[in-house]
Amino acid sequence: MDSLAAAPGTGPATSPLPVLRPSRVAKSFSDLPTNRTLVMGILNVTPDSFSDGGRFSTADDAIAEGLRMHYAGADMIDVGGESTRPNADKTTVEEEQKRILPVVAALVKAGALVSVDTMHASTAARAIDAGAAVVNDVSGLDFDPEMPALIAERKVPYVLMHRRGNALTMNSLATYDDVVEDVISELMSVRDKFYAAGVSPEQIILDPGIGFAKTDEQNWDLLRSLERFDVLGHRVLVGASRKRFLGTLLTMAGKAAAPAERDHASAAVSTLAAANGAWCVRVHDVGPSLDAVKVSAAWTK
Ligand code: PMM
Repeated sequence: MDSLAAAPGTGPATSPLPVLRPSRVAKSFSDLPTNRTLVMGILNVTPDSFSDGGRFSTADDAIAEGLRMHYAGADMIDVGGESTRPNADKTTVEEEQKRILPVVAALVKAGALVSVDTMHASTAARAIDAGAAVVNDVSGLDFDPEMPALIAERKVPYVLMHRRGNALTMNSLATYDDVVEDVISELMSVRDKFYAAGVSPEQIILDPGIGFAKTDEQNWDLLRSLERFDVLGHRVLVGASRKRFLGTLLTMAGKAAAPAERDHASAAVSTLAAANGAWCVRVHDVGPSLDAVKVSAAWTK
């Protein structure tokens, strides 16, 4: 039996493991496929994430889940150790690093391309030392002042996501004249600060920040306008998977769908995001979104 396919047979995974075809695995950022939208698998090593409820809070469970997504064909695995949901408890930087660094190192060793989901430059630096190839920062306008210099020095791709305020304040800041215009101009002003520190345009990946200081309707407005992000000259990443606005959309008998019931809708968003120019979708359930982006690539070719 293929030893690679056998490896992640433990842990919380329930779906069968596809056999790994090594040609599908990118070894570095520059090896990533360019003929379709990419799929980034979400790995929250947290006890309190809204979307996966702390299922992977031990390093062993998280590594098993990361390997499962890697073998399912995820182009990248995004490892985070701090919950970003509204009103989440604050995590110390030490705790964040303790949670994620062993997971990053193990996934890199297994051949996965790893992105680190952090708002802290010191965590980003240590994750890069452990082999992470991308920094995914959800802090938006409120970024760590050390981050631009770090990204310039390490020359890694940087996901610049739009968010106003922080986990405690963002829900009260969802007031825009024109959500698309305002999000783009706020992203551009942060981007320019990264440019001033020496970051180059190819390093910047823009993300509209679905669910971060946005109402449900604003999320839909942003998704509908993805092509306006695509013309800014940067790669675009979309993170809509299992978010609350999908739960609202799928309300039945007055009850919003639970996070785990939002995966079909998440894959539908992946199809449409891909058709509208997204470079990458960030999702919990990798397989359906991988199929979705392939359908989209074939359709739009
Ligand atoms: N959303 C979450 C966390 N990290 N990163 C990017 N770039 N974009 C997102 O939309 C995003 C993110 C919160 O969702 P989760 O708890 O399901 O990870």
